[in-house]
Amino acid sequence: MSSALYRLEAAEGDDERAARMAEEIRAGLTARPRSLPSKYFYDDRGSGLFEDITRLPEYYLTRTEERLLAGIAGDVVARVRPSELVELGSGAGRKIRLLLEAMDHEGLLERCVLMDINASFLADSAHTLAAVFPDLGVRGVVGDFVGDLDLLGPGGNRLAAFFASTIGNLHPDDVPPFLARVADHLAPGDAFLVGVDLVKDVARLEAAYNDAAGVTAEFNKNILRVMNERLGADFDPDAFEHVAFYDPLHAWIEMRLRSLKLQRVRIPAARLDLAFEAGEEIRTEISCKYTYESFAALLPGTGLALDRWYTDPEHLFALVLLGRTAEHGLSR
Ligand code: SAH
Ligand code: AVI
Repeated sequence: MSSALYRLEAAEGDDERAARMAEEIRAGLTARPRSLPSKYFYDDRGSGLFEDITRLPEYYLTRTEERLLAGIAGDVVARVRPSELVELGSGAGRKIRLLLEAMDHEGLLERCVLMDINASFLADSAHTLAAVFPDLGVRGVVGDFVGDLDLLGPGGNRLAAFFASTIGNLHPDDVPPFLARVADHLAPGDAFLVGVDLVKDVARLEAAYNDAAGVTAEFNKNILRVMNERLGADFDPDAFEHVAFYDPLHAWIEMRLRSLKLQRVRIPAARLDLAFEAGEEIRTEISCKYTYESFAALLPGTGLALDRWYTDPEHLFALVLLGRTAEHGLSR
């Protein structure tokens, strides 16, 4: 039996979490256009499907970021010299090992905090990291990186990381306040390493979200299964089709679920009885693509400043190292 030690904590109890979810779903599905928050993709099945997506030939993001990180982890650690690593939206928690190894190599490694909304993936990743790095203090926080960052506590010798271009799943208007809240949990000299998918050829972008094997379609429809399991809804996932396209005006991929027929859906826990017309759509995700300029434009006033912009030779993806400045962020 493994003796790996880690600590797991949750932002909310089960009842509180269920009530919050019901309210968010009610707000999203009664608004026009209808939407569902993308964080609800990630039950165990959804997180597993995301892992499958990362291995698809069309989904260049994960392998490009991982290769880039392998090349720069030493440089990042040499610049920041952190003793604590925090990963937001850690998922299967593989990439973080490249940074932990670089910290270990420098004799700096002390603590690691993982934050994710999926409790079982979080427990597995925390367990694995604690087994691989026996002297590392590992903490897992089940929570929402938008609303629950306070659970991280104050910074100091901290490097925070946010991989996968998950920042792209936030609306651009919400990014500066999010960055300012992250800055509030860093001390001057600490840093935030952010993975950002870059604007590129539309065909390549759209292929990454419309894979030939249909895994992204299953991932998209999984959100309906989550509604059925957690809120007692009666969605028929086969009565919706997957839609994903690039919107050049907003520079984002938008994913939707389109109703294939006139149908009625009840969601008892959210007190909803909905009618969907044939062709009516629910927005399930935006995935923003940035340029150096459009990303840099989000930073002023956040308490974070651009230190290094690392990119792969094809300029598909960037890892952006942001340094905590001495000024207060927007969130104050
Ligand atoms: N970091 C991993 C996983 C990225 S997938 C990688 O690089 O491959 C996005 C991850 O963020 C998932 O594990 C999902 O459960 C988590 N997530 C999505 N929205 C979240 C939110 N609002 N708060 C916390 N975790 C969230
Ligand atoms: C987690 N996130 C960055 C992924 C993305 O590319 O926006 C989620 C995903 N959606 C469809 N495929 C993958």
